[in-house]
Amino acid sequence: MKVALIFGITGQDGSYLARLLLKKRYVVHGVKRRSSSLNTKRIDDIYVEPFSKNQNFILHYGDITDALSTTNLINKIKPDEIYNLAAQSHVAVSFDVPEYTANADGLGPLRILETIRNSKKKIKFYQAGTSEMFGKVDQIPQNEKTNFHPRSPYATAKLYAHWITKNYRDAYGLFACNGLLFNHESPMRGETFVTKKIVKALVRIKNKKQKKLFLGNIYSKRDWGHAKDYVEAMWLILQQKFPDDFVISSDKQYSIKQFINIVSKKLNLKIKWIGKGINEKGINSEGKIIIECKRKYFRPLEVDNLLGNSKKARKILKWKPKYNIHTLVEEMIAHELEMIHE
Ligand code: NAP
Ligand code: F7E
Repeated sequence: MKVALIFGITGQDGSYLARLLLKKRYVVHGVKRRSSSLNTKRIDDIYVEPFSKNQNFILHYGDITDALSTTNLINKIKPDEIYNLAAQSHVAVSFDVPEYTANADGLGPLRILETIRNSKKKIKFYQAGTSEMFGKVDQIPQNEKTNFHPRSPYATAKLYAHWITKNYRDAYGLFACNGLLFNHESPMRGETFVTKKIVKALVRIKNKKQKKLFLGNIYSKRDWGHAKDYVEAMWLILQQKFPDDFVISSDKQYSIKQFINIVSKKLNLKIKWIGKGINEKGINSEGKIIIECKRKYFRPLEVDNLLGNSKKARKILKWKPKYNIHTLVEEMIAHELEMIHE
């Protein structure tokens, strides 16, 4: 049985990846942080049958910013594969906590790589890279050869992680790979990311549980996929003969405003747009303002135009997403409706 170690097990991707690997009969170890309130809600159900019987799912306390804990865990578990999904992953928040973001997102992977280098066991390594590294893009769509131009402390830290992963592969022959993943969402998405925020708010507005949704820049464009498809790509990347880096994306692009319109149409919630810039507003059929823009949700720097070209992954990994924007949104809406009626 293969043994995997996931840093970031309690996050959106960690929860989907753990399920995928358990299905593939891996023993899955996950690293969770100590927190004052419970942070395992996305994985609590994994303890439920049949997994609990097999005892193939084991959690450990740890922190990617703590070299001792990171090294000790790897040396104790001796996994075949490590997936580093741990990160301060919120771009806007990275402007508020830049040093911590650099430590966790940049130096975190270095700690893992250095431990793997010193290990007698050949451990494969996956680093959770991001389309944010393309930032102020000089090419549309973006692929593995596109120049990087990070526009946030988050993207800058992730770029260090990207290059150090590549360096350890080239210098020491490690099986170390970068996934350059474009935005991926799901019902498990963190509450403050824009898709989750929009779906949750519009479902609540439709059901008269909330009056308004406040947003920032609704004109940036993103390439959105489903996390379930994207964790499959992470696994495929580590199953190849040679280590390499891959762009993973849906290859389709929508603005935040278009995403709102898709969600509202599925909810049969008619929205009329009036005004411009910060004064733009969404009005419902009764003439009430239900969407407004607020300065505090705008970022010091924005990434305007992300669109992936995942040709390489589709050819070499034979990866193909099963979801599209419509099935993704429908699943997110269904989940929020369930939450409202609980
Ligand atoms: P997420 O939901 O924010 O999950 C991040 C995970 O990292 C959580 O389990 C979190 O623990 C953990 N973590 C944070 N700081 C840590 C630390 N110091 N030590 C140990 N664990 C720590 O993010 P996600 O959407 O699943 O994304 C997974 C990874 O892919 C991240 O590295 C993200 O930057 C990257 N990425 C995401 C996307 C996307 O669109 N989702 C796209 C490209 C790349 P808590 O639960 O305790 O907070
Ligand atoms: O913002 C705009 C915002 O926070 C998307 C992370 O998973 O994907 C994610 O980063 C866009 C931006 O995702 C609000 O300005 C408007 O242009 O959902 P987001 P992100 O910044 O693209 C990448 C690939 C990652 O790697 C990251 O870890 O939406 N926007 N109004 C807003 N965004 C938020 N969060 N909240 C708003 O109110």
